[in-house]
Amino acid sequence: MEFQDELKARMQHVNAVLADYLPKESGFQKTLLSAMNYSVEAGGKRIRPIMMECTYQMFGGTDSKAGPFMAAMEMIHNSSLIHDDLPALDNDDMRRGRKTTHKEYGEAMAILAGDALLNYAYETACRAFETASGKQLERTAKALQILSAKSGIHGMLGGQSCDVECEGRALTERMVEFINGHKTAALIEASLMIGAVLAGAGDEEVGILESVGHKIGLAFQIRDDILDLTGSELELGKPIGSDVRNKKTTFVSLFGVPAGKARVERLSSQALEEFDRLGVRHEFLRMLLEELATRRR
Ligand code: GRG
Repeated sequence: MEFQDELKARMQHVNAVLADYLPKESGFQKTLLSAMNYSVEAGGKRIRPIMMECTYQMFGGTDSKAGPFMAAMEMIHNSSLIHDDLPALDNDDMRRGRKTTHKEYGEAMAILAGDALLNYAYETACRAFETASGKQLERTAKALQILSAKSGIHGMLGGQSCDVECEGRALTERMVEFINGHKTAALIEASLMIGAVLAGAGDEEVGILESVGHKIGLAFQIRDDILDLTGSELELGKPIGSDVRNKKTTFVSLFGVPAGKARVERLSSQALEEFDRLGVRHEFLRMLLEELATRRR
């Protein structure tokens, strides 16, 4: 299958998995459930659950046991986007070609929808225990540990707090790398690691995937910064210029677009070199990791 066809098929599969796990919109809390689904169903590239399923398959997984974690990862990602768009943070009105959650449901409900998605993500991930027995119980517990640690104070949330605190300040390259390595790379690391852990990969292999994810995540954020300056509003589904508006110091604001592109290429090729050191291969995942360096949305 051609890369783009397989990407589309995998994206549709993730959407089907999400449809199985997202809450039914009923009961007195229906508006909250609708706001959660509004965000997740707005689309998005689904790269994190796709990566997770790829590493699950790469290490021999053939069933749907990664499903609860794939859905949970996308829920956490969307929870972070809802909060990131709020007036108190980036104050963005549009995402993925439609109104952001607070613009559609109001600020209070958007705050709750972000909280609810984060909590429901763990409720969903825990459903993996329902079908686990033997070794799978330990692997599921380890995956849960990775998911919570990489999303939290030493992962995405830690990076985001510095990002917010540093708005309007001149930053060093080291600080920018800390922010990007946490607010963005942590969930990409977790996605690659969790699929492998669930399939029974060893610590060394999971460690290599963590490092691959870190470099891909750093590159992903620099590419995001480049697109925020030079991308197309139509392709991105949101206005460009958010970083300048929010006075964010980024790798690109420090060193310029050409240096940004060169850094993305270098990080991406270093990540692929490490990926190739794994004893097993996954051609589609390799192509996906490579493709992210030149993504247009
Ligand atoms: C939920 C624990 C928790 C904390 C929230 C607000 C916040 C703390 C974190 C924000 C982190 C953030 C928005 C980082 C930027 C990462 C990034 C480049 C997101 C865009 O990801 P894509 O391109 O989006 O994969 P799509 O729309 O394709 O899903």
